[in-house]
Amino acid sequence: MKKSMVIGANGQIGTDLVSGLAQRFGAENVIATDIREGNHGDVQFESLDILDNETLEILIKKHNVGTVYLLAALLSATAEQKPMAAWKLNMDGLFNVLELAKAGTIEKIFWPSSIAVFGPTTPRDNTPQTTVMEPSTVYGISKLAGERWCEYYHNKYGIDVRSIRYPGLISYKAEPGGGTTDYAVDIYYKALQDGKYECYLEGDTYLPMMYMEDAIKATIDLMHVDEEKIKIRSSYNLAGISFSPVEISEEIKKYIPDFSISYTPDFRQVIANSWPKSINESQACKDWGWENSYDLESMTKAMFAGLEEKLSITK
Ligand code: NAD
Ligand code: AKB
Repeated sequence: MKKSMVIGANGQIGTDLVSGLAQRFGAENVIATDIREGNHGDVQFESLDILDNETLEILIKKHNVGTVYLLAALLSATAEQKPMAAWKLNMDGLFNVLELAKAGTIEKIFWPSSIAVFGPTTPRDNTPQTTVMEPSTVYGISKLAGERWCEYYHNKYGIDVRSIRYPGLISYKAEPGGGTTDYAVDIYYKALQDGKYECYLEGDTYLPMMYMEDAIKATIDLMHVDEEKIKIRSSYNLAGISFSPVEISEEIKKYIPDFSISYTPDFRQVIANSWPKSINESQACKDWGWENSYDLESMTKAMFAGLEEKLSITK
């Protein structure tokens, strides 16, 4: 059996994806890599800068890797601070992997896109799979370009590349790395630690979000459905759950009645205003049977259970 390699394994998604893949296919069939040192228990870890394509090729051959999950990227808020570095990492990293697939060294690629591919001219409610896409952020431009290249490599060279436009992801194991949707994770930490939260978005800012367990399930499901079922080679819309800071704070108050939230919008408000409020995921449901499990209520329950255990361990 060929192995799966996760690149950017120490990040918010990678931490859960590595353990999800190890649970499903065995730790011996997964290789975790990142530019930062990491520890993924029984899963073997290798240091890798995705921009170093020679080492990438060496490690893929050394470990008999068939499938690559490419997660290394700069996210929306960080990318606005470092536009050129974001463009280089987000695009060159993808090309390095696509080119190795073209050369026959890699069999299958997962590359994540984002709701950031949409922009201010996109219909914001129930955003369709195919619609106007004029992203106004560096990150969104890089994700839209990445989607076009994935589809191109599939059409031109037959590369089996699959992708999801993740909504903002909510998890407790690893902290998020510089996105606009990060508030919806930070708020749970601050609720438990301080009983209050200062939000960098306005209270009525609706964004699509998803609990990490659903995102990992979607990713592994998509990567294991029969190839003929995959009709979209740019990236699939997934809806997740749409809520606002006011709504998440009301849910938190069910656990912490004195919890308070204040609003001090910053540059991330402009980014959030350019993204959809809700997403239409009917294509993913039709093509590969996608179904979301968590709603705001069950996600909040899971976040508090996970964080209480995590914070009491690290206190
Ligand atoms: P993250 O920032 O938490 O993790 C990225 C990881 O990549 C980090 O561990 C970092 O050390 C590593 N990395 C950075 N530069 C690298 C390099 N040159 N070589 C190798 N590794 C490097 O990001 P994440 O939230 O886990 O996101 C993973 C992917 O999913 C990204 O492509 C992101 O755009 C996409 N995505 C994430 C979300 C979300 O809400 N988390 C939503 C939509 C899309
Ligand atoms: C971000 O906010 O940048 C990410 C994303 C939605 O792509 N969480």
